[in-house]
Amino acid sequence: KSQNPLVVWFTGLSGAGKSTLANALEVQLHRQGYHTFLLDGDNIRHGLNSDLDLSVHGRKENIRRIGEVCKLFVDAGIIAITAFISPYREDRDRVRQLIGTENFVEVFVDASLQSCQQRDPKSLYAMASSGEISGMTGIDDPYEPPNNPELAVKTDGLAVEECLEQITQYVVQRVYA
Ligand code: GGZ
Repeated sequence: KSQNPLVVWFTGLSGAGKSTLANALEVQLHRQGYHTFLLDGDNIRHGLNSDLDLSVHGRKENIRRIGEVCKLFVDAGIIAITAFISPYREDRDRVRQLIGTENFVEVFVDASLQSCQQRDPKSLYAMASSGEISGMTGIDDPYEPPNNPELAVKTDGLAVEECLEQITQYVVQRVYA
């Protein structure tokens, strides 16, 4: 299929559902014949960015490099999907400028801190409140929500399928815009 390459950039707290939605979106788009690539902690933080920590510098550099990689994918005509907390607005906006806003879709995965803490799939929030770890996003490290995301999905109010439906519809429409 001919397509307008896009970056679909998921942002939100740990445990908000970024990876779940990003994976599900990729499956959907792939089924519909789109050429996609998913960038997440597994293939980026363990490889290209394995030298980076979760300090302010590490997080900013993580996002900068991911942005550059996304640009390469867009140049190759591929829909790049990313799932990183990306806590700083300035860093996300810089990626948007690098990619060009016509090819950029920011998806705010909006779940309350309370519901992320309740899910706590990796027990990170529990470890943060007991003091075992520090610098946890949302607890003692900042998260700056987007002011004007193309999409915002409330994952603590809607089922995954409903969120996915909203995202897929919007993305497919943008692919042909
Ligand atoms: C936030 C942390 C932390 C702290 C470990 N703060 O939800 P996850 O588990 O699977 O993904 C998070 C990941 C942070 O990586 P990102 O590359 O998404 O972050 S950023 O965009 O800020 O560069 C989380 C886990 O590592 N994790 N310690 N202190 N998340």
